[in-house]
Amino acid sequence: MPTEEMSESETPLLYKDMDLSQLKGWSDNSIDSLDTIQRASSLLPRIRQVARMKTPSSDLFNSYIAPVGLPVVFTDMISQEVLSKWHWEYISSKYGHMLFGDVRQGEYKDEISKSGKKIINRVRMSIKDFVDITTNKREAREEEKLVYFAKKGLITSEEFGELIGYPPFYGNPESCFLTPSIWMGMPGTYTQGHFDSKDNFVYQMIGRKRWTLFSPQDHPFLYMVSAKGSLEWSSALETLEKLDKTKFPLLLKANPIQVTLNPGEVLYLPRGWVHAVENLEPAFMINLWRYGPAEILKLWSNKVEREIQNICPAISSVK
Ligand SMILES: O=C(O)CCC(=O)C(=O)O
Repeated sequence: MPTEEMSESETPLLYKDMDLSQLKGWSDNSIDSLDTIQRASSLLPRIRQVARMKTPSSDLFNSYIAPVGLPVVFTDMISQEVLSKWHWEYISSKYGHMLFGDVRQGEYKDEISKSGKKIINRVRMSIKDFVDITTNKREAREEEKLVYFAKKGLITSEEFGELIGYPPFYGNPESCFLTPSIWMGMPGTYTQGHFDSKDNFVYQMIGRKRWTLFSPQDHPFLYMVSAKGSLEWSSALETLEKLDKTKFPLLLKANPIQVTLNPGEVLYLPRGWVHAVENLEPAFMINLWRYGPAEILKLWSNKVEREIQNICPAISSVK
């Protein structure tokens, strides 16, 4: 079973009893393929809880947090002023007209799609539909129950910078971040276990969301399925709670760590960490993936210069 969460007052500053000199490998430029993530992860120390801390300086982050390769929750990265604006009516008034053609609906089925993900129903809904149901303005129709919106680009990079603010750790504020994605779901909706090849900043704006995390060292126990042609891998696991342990006996060797994000908190999740995520309340989250250095170099060597200039102006001007 996962261990209990750590409260901020008990949290050591960073994971400070660790020998950082052992861990610098995580900042190595080449760590964003499955191979290199797994090799580098052999140096990761085992943690039982995710540390919570106030937003550190960029020096501290870049010297002592990012190179360590462990998740951290920042408790004050979203200002109270920003947070107080983000309520359901604000979202509906700003984005309510947006229609989604492929909102996830219902439980995952046992079938696996080509991309290695389990199949789920899809419905068309607008953001206003979701907000009206969530705020009890109207009843949900059968096909509107248990719905989960996930979409890149609803909020543009510029808007994110203006309305919320990028992590303050990089010289150029938008440096190397992909367009933000929004995740808006009803209680009980979830995303099955998988890992991404990019570092992630997760901004929890409304509601609480539970993350079950596994270190890259646990990949061998998680029944990973490769998404063809992609560095992203899915796990056969759903959420820990729904897991049939007789079907997945190796899981007993893994070390799940759970952390529940509250509104206003930001999770920093290094690439390679497997995560299964569940909305405990009606929830709205925005995440920012950040290109890893090896991906940028690969784009560069493929001479996709325009794309690099869009996503990573700081790096392209250095080259
Ligand atoms: O919030 C979720 O349901 C999934 C989010 C996720 O997978 C991610 O941010 O990488």
